[in-house]
Amino acid sequence: MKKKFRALTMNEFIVQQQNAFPYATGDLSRLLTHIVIAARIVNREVSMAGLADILGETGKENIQGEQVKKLDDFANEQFKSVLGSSIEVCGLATEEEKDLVSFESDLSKEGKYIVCMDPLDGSSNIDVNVSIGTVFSIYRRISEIGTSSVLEDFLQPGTDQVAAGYVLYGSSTMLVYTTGLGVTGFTYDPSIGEFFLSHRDIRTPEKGNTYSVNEGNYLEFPSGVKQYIKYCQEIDVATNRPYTSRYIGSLVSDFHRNMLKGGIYLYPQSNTYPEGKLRLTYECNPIAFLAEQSGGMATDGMGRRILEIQPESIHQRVPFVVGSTQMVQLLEKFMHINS
Ligand code: P6P
Repeated sequence: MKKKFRALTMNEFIVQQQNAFPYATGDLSRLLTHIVIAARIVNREVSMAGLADILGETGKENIQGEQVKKLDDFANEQFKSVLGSSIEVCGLATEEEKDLVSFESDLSKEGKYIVCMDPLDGSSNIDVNVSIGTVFSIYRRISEIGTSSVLEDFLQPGTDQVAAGYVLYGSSTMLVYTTGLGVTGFTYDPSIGEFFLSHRDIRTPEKGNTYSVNEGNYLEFPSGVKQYIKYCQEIDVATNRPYTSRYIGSLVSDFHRNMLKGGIYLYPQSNTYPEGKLRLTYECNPIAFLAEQSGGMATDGMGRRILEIQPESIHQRVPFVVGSTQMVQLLEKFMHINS
């Protein structure tokens, strides 16, 4: 009888990876499994949001001045609760909290890690049943173990991340993460509540034919971005153009498609967002880490590697260009010529 192949669960994979590090204590592995627990709870609510009284807005505004959706709040509370009771994490910075959340129990103060996260990104899509995501970034704390986490723990450059990933609540729910050993994807089987290994060592094609940008902001873009968008729209059979425009309005969804198939995502500076819209610590850095780990590239469109930008505040915004290396490099050329 042919042996039925069984995919590894995420926990089995994490333990396998941990065994590759003889000195690993298991704390990071346990932290990742705690993130999975919260993701499963959020996934349950997201998957039946239309049935529960969890659509719509809370009537609150977050630090960004954006309307907080009920699901935003729910996701934020779930991750705060699970991470706050996991002994690996001493503090959390999230899009939904103005200041950092320091976990003050004696056990939490012993935690070696801090987490920056966007608990539910793409909120404008929630009420219309379009994919949304959770984005997370994990660092070792700088402050002394046994004390409360402090701001400098959260203002480390992206190159210091020990792990980063996202949960994509899409046609199927996936968890994609890296610890610096490549990018791995897991697909959720709701019938048994497990994430199973589905995408080993994800690699981004050096070039794709998809560009993702909110062209409604075209008139406000820097001229280099306008020139690049026009380049994408020109007919050129030699270079497989025009490209396809795909913009979901959900960073995780647009990035995930471009990482697998090749493509570029841009959220440049504009009159509305002079520093760009996306936040460095809990959106751009984790996505940039995944991009580089899968062979892609992430910059601010003006030659700065995202992972090397020194954060100055938790909610700092930066212009963001991420995806296939050749496409990001060409965008940078357009920006340089037009600077
Ligand atoms: P706009 C969602 O609010 C988000 O942070 C990203 O997920 C998404 O790519 C972008 O903003 C959409 O912004 O201005 O195009 O609606």
